[in-house]
Amino acid sequence: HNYSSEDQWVKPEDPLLLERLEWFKDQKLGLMMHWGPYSQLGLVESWALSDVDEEWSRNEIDWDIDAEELKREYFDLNKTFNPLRFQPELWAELAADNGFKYLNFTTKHHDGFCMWDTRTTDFRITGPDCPFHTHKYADITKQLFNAFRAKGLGISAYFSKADWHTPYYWAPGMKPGTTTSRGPTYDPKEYPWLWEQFVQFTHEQIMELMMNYGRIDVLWLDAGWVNDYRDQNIRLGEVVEKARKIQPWLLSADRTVGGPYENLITPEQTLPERALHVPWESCITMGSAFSFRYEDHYKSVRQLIHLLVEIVAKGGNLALNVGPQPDGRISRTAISRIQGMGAWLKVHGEAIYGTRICEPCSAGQVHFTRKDDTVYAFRLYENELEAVQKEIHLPLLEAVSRVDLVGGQEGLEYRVTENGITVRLPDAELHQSEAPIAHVF
Ligand code: FUL
Repeated sequence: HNYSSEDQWVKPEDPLLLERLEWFKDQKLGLMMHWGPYSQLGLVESWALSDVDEEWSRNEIDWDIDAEELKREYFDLNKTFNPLRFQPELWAELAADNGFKYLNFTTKHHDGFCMWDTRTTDFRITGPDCPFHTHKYADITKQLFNAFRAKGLGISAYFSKADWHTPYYWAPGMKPGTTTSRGPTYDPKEYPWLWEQFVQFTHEQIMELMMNYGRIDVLWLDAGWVNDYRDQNIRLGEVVEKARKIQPWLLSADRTVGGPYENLITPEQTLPERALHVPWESCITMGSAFSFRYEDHYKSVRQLIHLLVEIVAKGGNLALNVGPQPDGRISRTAISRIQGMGAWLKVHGEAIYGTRICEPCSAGQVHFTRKDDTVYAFRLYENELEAVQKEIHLPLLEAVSRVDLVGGQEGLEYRVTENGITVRLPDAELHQSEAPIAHVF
């Protein structure tokens, strides 16, 4: 699940970084996007390339795949990636209007394809082989970062250190794409010069993003397994420190590695069992994979809001992932889910954004957050059939002077019980044709 424990987290000394961590904790909801030539396959991001992951990454019932052929074809996907329907301003508007506070975009996934105008390889969106390279939006990363920033959103740059395309990942004589392992196919001690080239290449790419793509809030480094590869270190601290000379506010996520460059802990497709008092963010897919899949199943708005509430109660952020289509649009279902979340957040956002942990953070279907003297209690309803009770028990530990319904009546009737309070719902809240997603007190 890609996350390290709370005690592996190291508190930064720099006051600016501490301030930025508080900023990060305030945001709560980010839009993560995995997008690249692999989106055309409709499988699982880059993973179709990896033989060791074959079972889960290539299993489509309607497609009989020849693994060797797939790997040969894979590195030609850049020649057909032509997202002519891409409209960065629309994506940014959709996110901003619906309560998302930052973008986390895959500048490069494990397949090594660069979604920015890099000097380090032709395997890039602005490369001569990619039909999109002449388009006015060709530098997709720049377009997205600028569009989201213009809407006041934060920017998190996902970057995979694993790169299955660069020759520096492959033992001399081996062809890229013949992967049998996730890390480099050689022992860095045996080919130290090759490893050093890989390290330089990685640093250079990261620095391009840090120097030429405007203000970046989070450098979100994936593929922690490459860091200490067979005892050789990719020297990430070096590049983060260099980047901070230009972007002193830069937070870094270096998944599963722990230590000073994992400022944020990043659970994947899961959330911690209990509240974590260090900054953290769960990345969770709206559909079944991080990248686009045809006719995918999406979580419902109810499920997504419940997920967000539970994560926020435990002190984290949700980076909700949506995989854009290969044509550059976001699927209609994803758009409607985003808008559904936005409608709910417009009414209840004050109980989400800028809040902190309130212990006990959860008790059954009730979750808590806090902002100064205000405690927010969320009573979640699992499904439309679940009856809304006239009286709702909130297992609160503290004394209460007033109870309001967020987005509804103020000064509700309540009585103090042995282990909390029992609130009476106004009649208008009962007898609804469908159970609300939640009541927020
Ligand atoms: C993982 C990757 O392997 C997945 O493909 C995805 O990018 C996820 C967010 O991180 O480590």
